[in-house]
Amino acid sequence: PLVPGSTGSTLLRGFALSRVAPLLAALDAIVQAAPLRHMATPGGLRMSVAMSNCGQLGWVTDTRGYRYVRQDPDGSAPWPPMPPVFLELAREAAAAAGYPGFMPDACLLNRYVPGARMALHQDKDECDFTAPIVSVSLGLPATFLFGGALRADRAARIVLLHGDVVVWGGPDRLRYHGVAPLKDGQHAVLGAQRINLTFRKAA
Ligand code: MD5
Ligand code: FE
Repeated sequence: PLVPGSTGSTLLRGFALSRVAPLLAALDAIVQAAPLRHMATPGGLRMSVAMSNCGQLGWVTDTRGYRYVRQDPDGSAPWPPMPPVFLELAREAAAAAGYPGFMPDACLLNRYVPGARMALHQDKDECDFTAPIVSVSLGLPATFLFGGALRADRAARIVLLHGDVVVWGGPDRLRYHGVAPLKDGQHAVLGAQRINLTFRKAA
């Protein structure tokens, strides 16, 4: 288990390292078509993480709430398709963690610059919680906050590094989680940022 007592999640240290160059090339093309942007929370606050999406569905937030949509609301075109290198990585990681047949229809792209963070939350806008979520970390290290079933549960801190992949599934799928403010630094490949790719089965 990822931390004592947790079930369903697996950290695949360095699993994406051999594919970083094609992943970043595909990422560049996606953010040219669907730029990273700071969305608003339902409470009206600007998120410190900049986001975009690829795939059939994309996760968005605004003052009307959180939801998955087929079109980029900034431009009203469909989200860019999920590149084969993204899909293959996500499927291979899920299979390696014991979730064969994972078929994500959404990939949320998160960009953290130093100081950016993600508050504790659950991912529960998807239709099927039996499917895992696969997350790929690139660039600067981040301290991931891995909480429990209740918001008040004490969170474990897990450092995620460039190339790490985590498969979040089973009973862990609905745990509270977040990301501590990104520390200053320079990554050899990505500079002063962390990119996280998060693969989901939304529909
Ligand atoms: C990140 N992103 O590092 C994380 C990776 C998000 C988000 O949290 O919602 O965009 S996904 C981590 C995750 C997903 C689902 C369940 C759990 C963790 N978990 O049970 O801890 O930018
Ligand atoms: Fe999340």
